Amino acid sequence: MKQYHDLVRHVLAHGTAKEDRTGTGTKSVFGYQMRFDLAEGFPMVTTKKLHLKSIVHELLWFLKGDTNISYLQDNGVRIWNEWADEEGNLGPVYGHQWRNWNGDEIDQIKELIHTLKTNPDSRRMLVSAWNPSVLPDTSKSFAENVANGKAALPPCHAFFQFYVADGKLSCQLYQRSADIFLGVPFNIASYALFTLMVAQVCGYQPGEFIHTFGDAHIYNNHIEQLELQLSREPRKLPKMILNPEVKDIFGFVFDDFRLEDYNPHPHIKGVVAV
Ligand code: THF
Repeated sequence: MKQYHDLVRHVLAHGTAKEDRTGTGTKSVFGYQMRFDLAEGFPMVTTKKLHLKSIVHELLWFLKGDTNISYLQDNGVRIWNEWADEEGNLGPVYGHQWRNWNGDEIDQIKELIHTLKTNPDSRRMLVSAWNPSVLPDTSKSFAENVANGKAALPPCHAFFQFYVADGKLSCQLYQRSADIFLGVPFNIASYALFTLMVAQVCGYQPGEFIHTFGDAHIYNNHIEQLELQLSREPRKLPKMILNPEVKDIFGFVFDDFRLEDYNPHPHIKGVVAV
């Protein structure tokens, strides 16, 4: 995962000091791109241990169209707790927009799979989570926004596009805002996994995952952690094995995924900016 270390080094060297919504302060750049060839292994950061369980459950939760954190909590995943209201609701976030855009029963994932199977040269294979009609009012709390039918948070990974060439499936994500220490390793693994799943159910080989950023930032309270991480040598990438029987994108369950040969350096703790 040289790509990730290059990103960190780039932002540490060239980032501009910038205040942010959470009041933490960041070093930030605007516009950056990483490419991962999925044939070279599964792009899980190896210079700190990542919690794959959270990544897999979060993705399955998005795909269910679920926006209440109870499924995540039942499975020991805490990464969305900070933003949910008392009933565990986040409002119309990712899962809602993916599976039931704007509440209009438009299933973007189902459409995507259909187009990939029937017209893979299409240049319209996009899924958008960015829906201006449900963006939160920043003067209100997360819970107040949810009570008003708005999303607790606007999506960070805002939209993605698929592409097929030479029998290989690639995915490019546009991420408008990227927390380089905590979020980005999750986001890379999540979209890489999703690309493998889509490739399997549509009968393609995995191509590339291309990660394009808007505001890519390092929070000021993550700099020490990232310096420690940069001092570590990246290791061989693991392999992700999917249960080959699954042919329906909505048919995957947690036990259908097996990560082999993941030998990361120890976990590094960091506080999430809320
Ligand atoms: N807000 C901020 N500030 N950063 C983000 O990355 C982020 N997200 C989602 C929504 N808002 C965000 C939530 N995703 C962790 C990881 C991903 C998150 C939120 C938190 C986190 O704390 N990871 C720890 C613990 C992992 C675990 O418990 O499983 C880690 O060490 O990796 C970006 O999409």
